[in-house]
Amino acid sequence: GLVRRPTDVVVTISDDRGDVPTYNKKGLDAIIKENQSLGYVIGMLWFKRELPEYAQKYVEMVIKLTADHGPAVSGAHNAIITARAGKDLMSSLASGILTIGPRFGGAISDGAKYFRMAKDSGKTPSEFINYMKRVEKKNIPGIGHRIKSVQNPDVRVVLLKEFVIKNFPKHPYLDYALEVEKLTTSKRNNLILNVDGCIGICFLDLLENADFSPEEKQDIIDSEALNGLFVLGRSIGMMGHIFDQKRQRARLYRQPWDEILYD
Ligand code: Q5B
Repeated sequence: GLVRRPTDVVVTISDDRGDVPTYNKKGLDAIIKENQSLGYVIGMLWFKRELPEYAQKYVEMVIKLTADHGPAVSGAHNAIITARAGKDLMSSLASGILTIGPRFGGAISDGAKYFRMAKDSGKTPSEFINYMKRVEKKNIPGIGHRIKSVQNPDVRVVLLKEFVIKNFPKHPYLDYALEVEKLTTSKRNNLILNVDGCIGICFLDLLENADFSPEEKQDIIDSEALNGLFVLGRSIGMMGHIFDQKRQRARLYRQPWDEILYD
């Protein structure tokens, strides 16, 4: 008789076999007819659920806020240099994305990981700071910025905090992070809760409010879905920079000698 061949791949988020593709079992036609948001679609495909409205809005706000931060940051700079070296869109974008990591844009997941561990294990803010310094021996992910400081606040962080405080039923992780920030900024004025940290820590509050299980939260953090928000948002800006350079027919970039110390 017929022998069922074992499947190689198991997929749980979408299906394109019928007339209408589905995202987490919801027809694309209904998603479009109901005018569902981008935050809704991300909820269905990344987190396998219909996020509450405030959470959809938070996700969309993150995408907008991270879309660009000028040409000087690592990602845009790499994308610009690569485009000016005559490379195609995909290569230029990839070279920009490849700079996203623990120092730049990719501290969101680790920010969520360490602040979650600290708060859930009952560490005081001061114990957490000491733990990161003495045990983990690394900078606290989500704290510190090259140009933003107490005197020069990051408006993106201000906007995120305002939104979360106004719209999330509770925000214990944000409150905890703000206590940590009080201590770090008393040591150095640029050790603020930065945009990466604020996105990741507020996302912990989102997961808490939307009743995600501890295992689901862990998976979301470990799979870097939160860094994914920055990759998604910043790709918009990096592509903008690539098109900008192409439009200008910009020449090959060469670092001027006087900006290099030949030692
Ligand atoms: N110190 C961000 O460093 C930066 C400390 C710390 C304890 C910390 C640094 C850091 C964690 C990673 C993080 C996301 C590398 C940043 C982003 C997106 C962006 C970018 C943009 C955009 C900056 C000087 C002294 C040292 C350090 C101490 C520094 N950070 N201590 N915890 N977190 N943060 N990244 O200014 O005693 O002198 O040895 O690694 O969250 O990427 O716009 O640019 O949208 O594109 O270069 O906003 O903070 O300072 O590393 O020379 O440190 O401060 O131990 O102490 P800096 P460093 P000491 S948002």
